[in-house]
Amino acid sequence: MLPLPRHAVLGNERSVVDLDSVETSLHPSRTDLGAEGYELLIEAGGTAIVAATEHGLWNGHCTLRQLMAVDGSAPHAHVIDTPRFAWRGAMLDVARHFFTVDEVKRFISLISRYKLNRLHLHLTDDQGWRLDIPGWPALARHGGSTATNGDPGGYYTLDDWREIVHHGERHFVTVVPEIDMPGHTNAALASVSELNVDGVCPPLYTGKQVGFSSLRMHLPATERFVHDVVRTLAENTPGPWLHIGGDEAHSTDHAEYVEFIELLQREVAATGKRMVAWEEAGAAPLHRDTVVQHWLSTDKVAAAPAGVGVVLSPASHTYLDMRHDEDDPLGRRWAGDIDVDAAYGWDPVDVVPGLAADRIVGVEAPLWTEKVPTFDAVEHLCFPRLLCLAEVGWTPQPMRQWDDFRVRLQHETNRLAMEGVNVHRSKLL
Ligand code: TNX
Repeated sequence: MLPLPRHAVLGNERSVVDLDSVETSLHPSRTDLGAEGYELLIEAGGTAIVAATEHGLWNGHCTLRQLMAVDGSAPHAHVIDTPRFAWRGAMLDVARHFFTVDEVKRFISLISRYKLNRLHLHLTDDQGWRLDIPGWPALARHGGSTATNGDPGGYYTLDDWREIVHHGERHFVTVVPEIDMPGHTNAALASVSELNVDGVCPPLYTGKQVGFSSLRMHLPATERFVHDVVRTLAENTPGPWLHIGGDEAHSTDHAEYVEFIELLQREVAATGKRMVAWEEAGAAPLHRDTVVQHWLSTDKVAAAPAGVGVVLSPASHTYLDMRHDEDDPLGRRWAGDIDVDAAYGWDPVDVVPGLAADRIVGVEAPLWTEKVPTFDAVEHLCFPRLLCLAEVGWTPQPMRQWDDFRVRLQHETNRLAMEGVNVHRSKLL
């Protein structure tokens, strides 16, 4: 009998699973499982995982660990499972507040357990430049020296960067670096005088405003700067995507903005990578292999040329810097309160009216960190809400039910808490 494309039968019997003796087999001929799918069998006699790829085996292990109770037992099961979307991501803003290599690695380890497979790192903004770029030493050393509220800054050397992306590879998480241009660039302007029209560096910025800074297209240094930054990212990032920002460029006039996006697109294409940009770039003529990231305005996404892929980060469901509820000591309010029900209760195909379903590449939840100074606070805002996003990205809509998910979310939240993760205790769980 041919296996069903998707299939999950959990029995009433349970057996203790010995994780060291799980039988794993790679069968590249199992094309029905795709790049990430797996088949998992838990029986009294043992546990087996089959997949067509290493990534699939990893995903099977993730599911197995979630099925296991604290006593090490799991229900007898037969699961055949593949993801709904290819891009299932989290974004961490390390520009507004800096997080160390070890913290970023811990973040990767945590998200990878839920089969999330992209980590978008927002590396530069008005408040900080976090990656060393050869030939432009002031960017990281001066531009990275502080953070929002004058909190301590920091930056990654290229060795640090490679350590982060390597940790990602080992956890099947592709790192997507973002250098935000042409707006959100005060840290760069404050570090390199030639990037300023008057040749004078503005002071470093430690406030929370957006939209006041811009690179200038026609200054002689700008193109060389863009070229060197894009090259450095491409040469040190194994994944296929480079995110160039493009959001909230309120101090760049429209014609110059469009020219800038075209320049970025040429530079990224010349490296053989694919460009990702925030939805605002939908106003420029984009190549078909560009991906735009929706966050606020569905009109801007709808304006993007046909064929351009879309990652969905609707603020009202995915913004991890929003508070959970009125008693949450952390979090902002502008996109509304987002408790676990709102983080779970949306269907990606409903977000942008008229957008063909096959243009949706996937989903991503961003954590902006203007008000998130510590990694403890990162954990509080991300967990367990990121698990909601993980299931929105993985599981087909007809198989998703809040009542069923809620119980599993409760278990997983307890497990994370037991392991010392600073989870938020939602009133809904
Ligand atoms: C909007 S989302 C921003 C960020 C802020 C965030 C705060 C996006 C592309 N831009 O610059 O950090 O709101 O919630």
